[in-house]
Amino acid sequence: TSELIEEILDKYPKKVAKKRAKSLVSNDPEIDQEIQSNIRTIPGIITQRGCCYAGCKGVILGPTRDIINIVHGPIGCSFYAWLTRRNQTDPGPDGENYMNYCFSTDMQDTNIVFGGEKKLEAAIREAYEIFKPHSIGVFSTCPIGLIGDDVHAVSRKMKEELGINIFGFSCEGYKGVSQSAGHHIANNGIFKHVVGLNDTDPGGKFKINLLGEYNIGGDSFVLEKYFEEMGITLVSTFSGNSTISQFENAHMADLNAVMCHRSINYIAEMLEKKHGIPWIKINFIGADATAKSLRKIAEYFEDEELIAKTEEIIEREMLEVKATIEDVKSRTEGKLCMMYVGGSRAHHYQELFGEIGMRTISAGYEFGHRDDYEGRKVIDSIKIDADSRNIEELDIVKDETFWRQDLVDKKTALENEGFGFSEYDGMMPDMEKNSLVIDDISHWETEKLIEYYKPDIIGAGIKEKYVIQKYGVPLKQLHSYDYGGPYAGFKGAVNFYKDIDQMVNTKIWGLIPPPWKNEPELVAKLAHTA
Ligand code: CFM
Ligand code: HCA
Repeated sequence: TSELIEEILDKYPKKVAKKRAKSLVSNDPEIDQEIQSNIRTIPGIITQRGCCYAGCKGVILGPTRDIINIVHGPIGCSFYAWLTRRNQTDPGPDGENYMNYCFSTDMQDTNIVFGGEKKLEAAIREAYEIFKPHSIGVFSTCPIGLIGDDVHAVSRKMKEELGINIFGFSCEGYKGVSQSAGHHIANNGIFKHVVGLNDTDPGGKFKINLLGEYNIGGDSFVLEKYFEEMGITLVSTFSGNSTISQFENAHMADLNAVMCHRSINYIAEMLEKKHGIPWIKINFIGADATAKSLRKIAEYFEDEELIAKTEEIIEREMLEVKATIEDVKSRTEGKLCMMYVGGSRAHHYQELFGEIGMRTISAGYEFGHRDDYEGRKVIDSIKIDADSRNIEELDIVKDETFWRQDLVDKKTALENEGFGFSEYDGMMPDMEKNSLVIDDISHWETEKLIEYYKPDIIGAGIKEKYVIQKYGVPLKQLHSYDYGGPYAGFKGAVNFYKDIDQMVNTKIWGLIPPPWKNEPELVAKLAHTA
């Protein structure tokens, strides 16, 4: 792997090579290794990252159905975030669902010159008159920050005028180095403006919030069924198949179960600081991971009946899982995969591939931080740079009225028995020795890796998909699942095994060599030799 890294870096100008070198690591799970991440992409490198606005509006607020999210910016920004992520929702009995609409102030040149605050006010008023929602979110895209429109002042004014909850996000695309900054801004905004508005007891014996599960391809629908069967009240999900009303009530839960650590750990931390609600890291991608996570939730509540019910579900669901693995594994065993995805899936999906005998030889995040690679133990040693300083850290104080001392005591007692809280060990300790870990991979690096490893499949996104397929390697979108899914839980794992079996065993890629392999698509001659 070290030779491969040398070869990759060799192509870059010296300065670039020096910088990139710190983001490519030949993995050794036995030792502590540092990887450079969450820094600006080097100009000129083709990154797969998205922007701060995508992380705030598209990722965190996007999957919530009963809020009108108005994008303050040119129409292209709104169009980009319009359901492309495949986050699904069940509109419920009230049918209040604005997710299939695309709300935008459609900023024009003249608005950029003379300011767009009046236009934003009008948009909020119009949206309210038509739909009468009880919440409206406003999201700034790049030009808004540049011209200085104050979305917060407009939101406050309109909140007063209309008497509903309206709040703004300064999530201009350039605000951070990737989507990750937008997650943080969104977490802060929801915590400040929404969480805690409703103190009604949601009822039930076991109450949890599911954090970092976005219902891509219907994943949450699968998980919700397990919770229902277990008798667990899902107070809120941040944010998939979710409502703003659930967020308002989130501080009434007994536990936060965190799926995607990268995007939502801030809310988990703030709920613990303010209300004493502990959090655990769980993962519902992979059948074994699902079983482990359901058990961990059940053990937390220390209830015999709940534990027994959980075992019953696991046993029942594992029948289909095992039968499918048995069928698929003879065709998938030993095949190689590589994954470059966001800030959590490049880790979570390795287990799922592993269950059908496939090896992950290289993986990386687009925008994960060092803790997502190396574990939360490194958080205190992460250097704060100009970019991370850009994002506000909220000052959270203990809420004396809604402080759960019982949960704080429960946490201490369970910790003494070896139950882990607030832990995430990251991706690198789970990867093979000498596998290649890469942060913010570039197209050049991807091409080089295909040549070297000849993987059977790559998991990544839409920007890589067709380039990689032209190399004769199938690409599974691990963001949108292409047109498939759900892939979470036991049912999801079964779907995934079957889809991957088909993808890695189809002969089609070998049958269609790309046209340029045999003859160049363009022939050119130097003018003076013609
Ligand atoms: Fe978390 Fe996500 Fe991901 Fe993410 Fe994303 Fe996504 Fe992703 Mo695309 S919240 S970090 S910002 S698991 S949208 S549902 S698939 S890059 S790996
Ligand atoms: C985003 C959303 C995205 C993009 C996926 C992709 C998603 O980052 O804005 O590049 O294919 O999951 O939809 O991550």
